Amino acid sequence: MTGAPAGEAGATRPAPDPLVIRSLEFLGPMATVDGWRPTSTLPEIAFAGRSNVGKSSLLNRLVRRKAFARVSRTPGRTREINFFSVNGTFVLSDLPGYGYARISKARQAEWRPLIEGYLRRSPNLRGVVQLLDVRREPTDDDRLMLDLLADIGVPTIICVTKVDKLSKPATGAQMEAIARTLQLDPEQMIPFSAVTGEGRDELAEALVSLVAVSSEHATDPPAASPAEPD
Ligand SMILES: Nc1nc2c(ncn2[C@@H]2O[C@H](COP(=O)(O)OP(=O)(O)OP(=O)(O)O)[C@@H](O)[C@H]2O)c(=O)[nH]1
Ligand SMILES: [Mg+2]
Repeated sequence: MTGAPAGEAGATRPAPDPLVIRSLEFLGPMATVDGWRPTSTLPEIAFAGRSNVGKSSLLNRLVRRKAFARVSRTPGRTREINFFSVNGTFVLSDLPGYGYARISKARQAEWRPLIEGYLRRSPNLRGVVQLLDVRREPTDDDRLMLDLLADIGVPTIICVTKVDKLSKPATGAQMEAIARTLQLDPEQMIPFSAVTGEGRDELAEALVSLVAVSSEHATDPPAASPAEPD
């Protein structure tokens, strides 16, 4: 053998990981709109969804750590935005889960000022990953959140979680129903399972693209952008 690279027809090699995690650093929590937030100028990607949608589980899968974000038995408890630096190249912000049914209406409404204040005043925000449970009707809070994201005009990726709980055809049907109900583009929806890992690499790739686009914008003066059609 000459040590020629593999990749001949028929060879099935796993695709390279679009997001190899080399380092993860907790930067701190933001508890109020005017409270502490990271001073970093790295691009930020926020993760949003109703309580129990599977956000902690998705984050753990994404960064390939078992206990990076806590998978909670007491839903609706995290009231802060937690920031993490990934590979020293971008910042992941974990928004508090909203709409937990068993807390009072007043406390349920608490999410809005902090989340909205953060989203509207984050110059480094490059995208939001919005999670929706494949088996559930989108809630009023989900709609509020999506309306807010549309109003801000931030690129949004929809992750439809827990797809391992349904058959493939049922998942497809639910994704279509969710897209119809919320008038979403199915192209921006990623089916995801924290149990099987489905969707992890697709999500990672989407995040890497958002971060890459942002750094081009951040460093290139608009007139200098090279026109390279292909
Ligand atoms: N079958 C299945 N269960 C999941 C999946 N993701 C999360 N779960 C379960 O759903 C429950 C909630 O998951 P979490 O990851 O804690 O959800 P969360 O959105 O972070 O919840 P809060 O932080 O409490 O708002 C847990 O019992 C998880 O084990 C998934 O992809 N498939
Ligand atoms: Mg959680």
